[in-house]
Amino acid sequence: MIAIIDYGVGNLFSLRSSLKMIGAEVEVTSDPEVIRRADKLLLPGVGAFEDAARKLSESGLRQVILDEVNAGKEILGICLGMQMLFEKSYEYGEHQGLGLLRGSVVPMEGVIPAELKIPHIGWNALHFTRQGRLLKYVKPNECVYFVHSFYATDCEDSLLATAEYGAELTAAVEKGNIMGCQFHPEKSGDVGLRILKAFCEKEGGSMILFPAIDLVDGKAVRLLRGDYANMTVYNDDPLAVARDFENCGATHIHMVDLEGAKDGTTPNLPVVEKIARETKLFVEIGGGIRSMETVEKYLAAGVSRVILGTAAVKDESFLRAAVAAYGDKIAVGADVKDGCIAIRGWLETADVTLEEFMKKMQDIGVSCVICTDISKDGAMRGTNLQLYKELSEKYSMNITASGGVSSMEDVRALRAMNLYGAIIGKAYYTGAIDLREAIGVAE
Ligand code: AMZ
Repeated sequence: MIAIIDYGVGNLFSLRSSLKMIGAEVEVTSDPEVIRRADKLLLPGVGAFEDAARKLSESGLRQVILDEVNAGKEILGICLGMQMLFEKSYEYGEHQGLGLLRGSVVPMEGVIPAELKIPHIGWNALHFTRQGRLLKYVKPNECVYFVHSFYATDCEDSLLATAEYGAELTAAVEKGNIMGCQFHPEKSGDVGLRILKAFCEKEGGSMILFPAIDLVDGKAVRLLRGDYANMTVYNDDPLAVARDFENCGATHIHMVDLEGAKDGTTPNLPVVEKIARETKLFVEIGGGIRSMETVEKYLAAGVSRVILGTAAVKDESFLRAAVAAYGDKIAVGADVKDGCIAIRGWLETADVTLEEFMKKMQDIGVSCVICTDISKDGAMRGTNLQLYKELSEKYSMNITASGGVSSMEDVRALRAMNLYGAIIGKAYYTGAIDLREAIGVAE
């Protein structure tokens, strides 16, 4: 249960209805017992800092909140509620905040150009400074709704995102169990709901498990470390495999046309189309997609997302055009071999490091990257946890881990990193992983 703390400040009802909309159990309360019982706390606030700080102290809730949050309970401060998380505010004098985060709140006046209106009211884009839980479902430059005249500063250790209004102003913060947004998620439409959803999720969030089908000659196969000479055919009927994924509770499927990946063709498109049409699965497909025409062919066949590998390295203008036209229906495959990006069925390695590539993808506005450590792929020796941990901390894009996921421990460890997704290939076909159980763990 999420407790919205009612300390006599602000309209709590729009917040409550937003939380209900995303299916959260919620109570608006000023009762210390309910606050102690709650799984998470939401601290709203509008109006003047001094007045709000006084009300929090007088109600006795200040100490209750400090005790709970210091013991590890998650809190999300919104607008003035976020400002209350800091040490001090200089809003008409000097006032003490909760001191849960380092930093202070200062006037925008004198900091932003005089011609800009104060308060800062309206929609503004989020610029991420790092990846965090709170904004995991938000893409860079998505807009949220602000109303404020003061902003938090000297808070580098918790800063998550800024918004530009004559200066880069603190928009969102996160440090361990303490989170805050200067804007109003409850007034920020779908983006705001996604932020509240991320906050309400149990720790570690949920991760999408993508069971995989790699295709050669219309059959479900697996390669060892991408080696076409080391191929095992697992099933002549990929649709039957996809149906089994569905029966095990899968909602998504990852597919690769291995013939296409080698030569840029789409010989397995009919099988992919069949699965997209005859199951309810969200289908993502890669391998051989190197032109807008092929992107459109797959999307018209009922595929939900296409993956660009070779083209993302070799044809930047096509990638940019595809992202501009189809947004999050375009994902990129970052297949890593000795630190660089492998292309053309992994038979070639481009002169681009993973880091250079990831930075570029983020700048271009790619929302989703599927990263495969080729040395682990199909080897059933575990996945590269260190790599995915680094990627999830460094980039704000949705990251899916692929390669070597072979035990429930792998699934658990990846989920704890707040990854967007993980792909299971060989471990399903050999029976090393029970798909139903793995989906339960990922969720
Ligand atoms: O196993 C392989 N040799 C292999 C493979 N699984 N080669 C490429 N691929 C996948 C990539 C990506 O999803 O992981 O094919 C896709 C990229 O294809 P293309 O044609 O865009 O480079």
